[in-house]
Parts: sequence; C-alpha cells; structure tokens
Amino acid sequence: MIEFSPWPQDLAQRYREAGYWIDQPLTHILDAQLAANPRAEALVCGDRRFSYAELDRLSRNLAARLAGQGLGHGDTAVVQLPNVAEFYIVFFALLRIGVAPVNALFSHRRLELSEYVRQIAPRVVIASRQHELFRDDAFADALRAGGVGHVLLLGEDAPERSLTHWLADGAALPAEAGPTPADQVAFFQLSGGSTGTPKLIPRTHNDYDYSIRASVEICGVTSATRFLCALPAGHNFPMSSPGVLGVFHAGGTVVMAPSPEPLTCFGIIERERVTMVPLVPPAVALWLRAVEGEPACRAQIVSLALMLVGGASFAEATARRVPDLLGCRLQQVFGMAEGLVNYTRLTDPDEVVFTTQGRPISPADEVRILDEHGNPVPDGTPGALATRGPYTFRGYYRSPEHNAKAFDAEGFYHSGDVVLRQGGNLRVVGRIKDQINRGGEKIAAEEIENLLVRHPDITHAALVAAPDAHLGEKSCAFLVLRDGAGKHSPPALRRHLLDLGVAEYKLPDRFRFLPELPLTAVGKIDKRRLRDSLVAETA
Ligand code: OOB
Repeated sequence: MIEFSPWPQDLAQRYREAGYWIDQPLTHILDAQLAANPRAEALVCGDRRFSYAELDRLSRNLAARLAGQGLGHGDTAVVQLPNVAEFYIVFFALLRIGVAPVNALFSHRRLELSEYVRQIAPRVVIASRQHELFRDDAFADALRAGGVGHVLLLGEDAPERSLTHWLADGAALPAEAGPTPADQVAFFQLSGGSTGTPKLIPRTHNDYDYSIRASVEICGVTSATRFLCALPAGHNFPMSSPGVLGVFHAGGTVVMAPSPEPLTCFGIIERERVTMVPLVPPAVALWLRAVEGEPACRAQIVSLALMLVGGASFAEATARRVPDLLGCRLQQVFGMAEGLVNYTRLTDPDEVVFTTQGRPISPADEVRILDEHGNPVPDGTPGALATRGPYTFRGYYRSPEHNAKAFDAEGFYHSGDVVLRQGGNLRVVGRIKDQINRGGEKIAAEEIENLLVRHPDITHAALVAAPDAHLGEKSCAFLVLRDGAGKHSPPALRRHLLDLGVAEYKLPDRFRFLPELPLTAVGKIDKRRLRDSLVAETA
C-alpha cells in the first residue's frame, strides 16, 4: 500500500453518503465505455485512431506484461511521455494493476526526473527516445543500475525495452491483478511547488473520479464532445478539469496536439471538428493574434464551441475578446493539482465569465478566505485561500514538515493564493506562496535559488516574478557575487543551471546583480522590494 494522508472518517462517510465517492477505480472510466460503446472513437493522435476497445486492449497488454514481471499493488512508476496516445494507454495499464505513476512533464529534465525517482523508487520508468535524456542509454542505464527494474522507451528498437513492443503483446491479465482499492492512491499529481524539492500529491481513485464526474456535468461534456489536448497531457487541467479523463467518462473523442501553437492547432481543429479546448492565457493570446492577423483562419475553428482558460491570471480585457474573435464560449477555470477546482458556469452571465474565476465544483468544497491572523474576511476583501473537500488532498507524499505548514489544524489546505469573493464567485488577485507563474508553468523560487548558489561565484540568490505582457510573469534572479568574482553573462548563468539538469522553463529570464540583497525588519530577503524595483524598471 502506498502511504498517504487519509480524510478523517466522518468526512469520508459524508462524501460517500452524498454520492461523491462511489468506490469505483478510475479504470472504470474505460470499462464503462468498453461495455457501452467499444467501437466509438476514443482518441486521435496524428494519423492514428483508437476506439475504446483498442485503448482497452493495448492497456491490458502492457498491464499483463508488467504484472507478469511481478508488478502490482504498492509499486510505483515514473512516466514521461509527450502528448501521444501512449500517455493514456500507459496510465490505464498501470492503474489496472495497481501501480501508481508520477507523470513527469515532457519539459522536465534530469534533475526533476531524478528527484521523482528518489522520492518514489519506481519499479518501472516509461519514457521516450525523443527526449534528450533518453536519446542515448546513459540515463536509462543509470536508472537500471539504481534499482529501476524496467525502463521502457517509446521509439526504442530493442524489443525487450520497447514500449511499443510491450503494448503489442497479447498475454492475458492474471486473475488476481486489479486496481488498488478506490479509497487508496491511484497516482501522483505534481505540485507547482514553492519549496526546494518538488512535492508529490497522492490522488485516490475516489477523490479524482469525483472531480472528473462533476466536471463533466459542469462543462457539458457529452459523447459528441471532440476535445483538443494541446497542453501537457499529465497536467491536472487537461487531464481532469474536465480533461481527457472527463471526455473518456462521457464517451467522447480526444484529439492530441503536440503544442498549443495556433498554426498547429487550427489545422487539427478543422480536420477533426474539435468542439472543446483547455488553454492557458498566453496560448489564448496567440490564438487571438492569429485570428486578428489572418481573419480567414477563423473558418478553420468554426467547430469550436467552448474554450476553458485557466492555470494563470487571465486578463479581463483578453477574456472579453474570446467569444467574438474565436467564435466560442469561454469558461474560466481556477484549479490546482492539490484538488480544488473552480469554474464559471455555462449558464453564468457574461460579466461573471469575464471577470471571475468561478466557484468550486462541489457543494462540499469548503473555502475560507482569511486575513493574516487567520480570520475570515468579508466578501470583496482579498485574503488567503484555505480549502478542504471531497477531492482536495490531505498531505504531500512523505513531507511531514511541509504538511505542517501547508495544512491547518482542521485539515484545510492553504494554497498560497490570494482571492476575493465577488457575488458567490472567486477572483484570484495575488499570491503569497514563493512561486513564479510563468504563463501557467509554475516555478518554485527556492528550488532555483538553491541551484544558483551552487555556482562558486554566487553567494546569495533571490528569484522573483517580473511582470510580462505575454506570459503574465517571467522570472528574474537577483544575485550577489563573491568578492572579486568576474562578470557573469546570463547565458553562462543559465548554462550553470542547465548543467545541473533543471527544466528550461525554470531558467531565469533576467538577471540583476546587487552588492547585497535587501532584508525585511525580521531579516528575511525583502522580495517585495525586489519585485517593486522590477516594476519601476518597466514603468
Ligand atoms: C493548475 O494547477 P497547478 O497545480 O499547476 O497550479 C495551481 C495554481 C493555483 O494555486 C494558482 O496559483 C494558479 O495555479 N492558478 C490560477 C488560475 N488557475 C490556476 N491563477 C489565476 N487564475 C487562474 N484561473 O494550474 C490548474 C489545475 C486544474 C485546472 C486548472 C488549472
């Protein structure tokens, strides 16, 4: 069994009685479609088309092979795949035999992958030859030497290590194999993080499945939905809000795109008659620009009925332009991999959709907005968001010290967001966590600061958000150099970080050098002052 922080008995009972937790594993999503519509089109990936029966067959093949190697309950996997059909086939295969995956982002590099491997000690790693880390055998061999039993690669020639080969084999699944119990960990989500090491979020079948079923209702997903997955497949937003899993739950069709670039996506939307798409704000800006620059390309996206936008602050002025220019409805989403997801509703008046980030999925989501003393603030006043509910986790994986800070005595998770209530809806107005939100990609300041000071010439480092017209925020590193250190160019400093193996989106966009970092009255680095100095620069 994989350890996690369970919900207290009384709440668990309440969630069951209310019908939120139905004690069905996530694999039921596929099983239900296999029974109802086996031949319906489930997934389109480039020229490849998969029915629900096909998805089920391939995932069972892999599940059987892994079970044959002795993998099962209590085991874990690290998966790093791009936006390809295999992502979901592997996901269901692992869940089918009770192996809990961490889905690393494709942009993650050696540092992130090694950290996930360190934390969960996976028995299998499934990745792609397309990724820099797996282009030669060095990293895979190191994983094997470190105790990972199997490294399976997409695009591998050697049959025994080829994911495609393991999918093709048709052995029967052992009778005793099955998913973990529905109230246990199904898989791990990744936290955007604010600490030195990335934290893992255990998600149970019950809690995740409820968030999916409820999202399907709220977003109007049906078997006629044709959903474009252009954001990184493992992210909570395109996975479950309502996400690919929501579309599978409703028996619709998922269409994969390699990136949210308008040039790529518009052609796919036209060809596949896509009706629904989740995007982060910078991608929406690119889509708007594409349509403005070339009005004829609006014809390519006429099938699009609904665009979900979330992951980072979405400017009201941009939101207002979506329906007219892109010819679809807008739905705002404010969610987090830790649980709580808010949506504007399809029946909401335009003003609510344009100016708020909606309200929680569930009547059982408890949301508190607190002042600095922990007291609730009146409506309309900004405060720190704290929440608990039927699909909000109760603790990061093996992180007792961080959990003691992130949760209060009543089990409310403090997300680090500053929000206010406006007529029953939430508006995200700021952040207290030490994170940079770079167009939806989250960067934990402490993680990068720790890496920067590993440079022999850097004695102090502070990473802060700098306002950016396109991404919303970019990152700026303020550095103090050792006495007598020579000049360091931004490319050389980024090279230092790349050599440590960190993902590229975490590299500072800018660098500033100071003789010392400003401190607050209590002696902490005064990041507000650093941020203000950047705002003054751009003003
Ligand atoms: C989503 O999940 P994460 O875990 O990558 O990031 C969560 C954080 C939130 O705590 C908040 O700081 C920010 O991202 N955020 C937003 C936002 N949606 C997320 N900030 C402002 N406006 C929004 N609409 O990002 C995520 C998960 C599920 C659905 C949608 C987004």
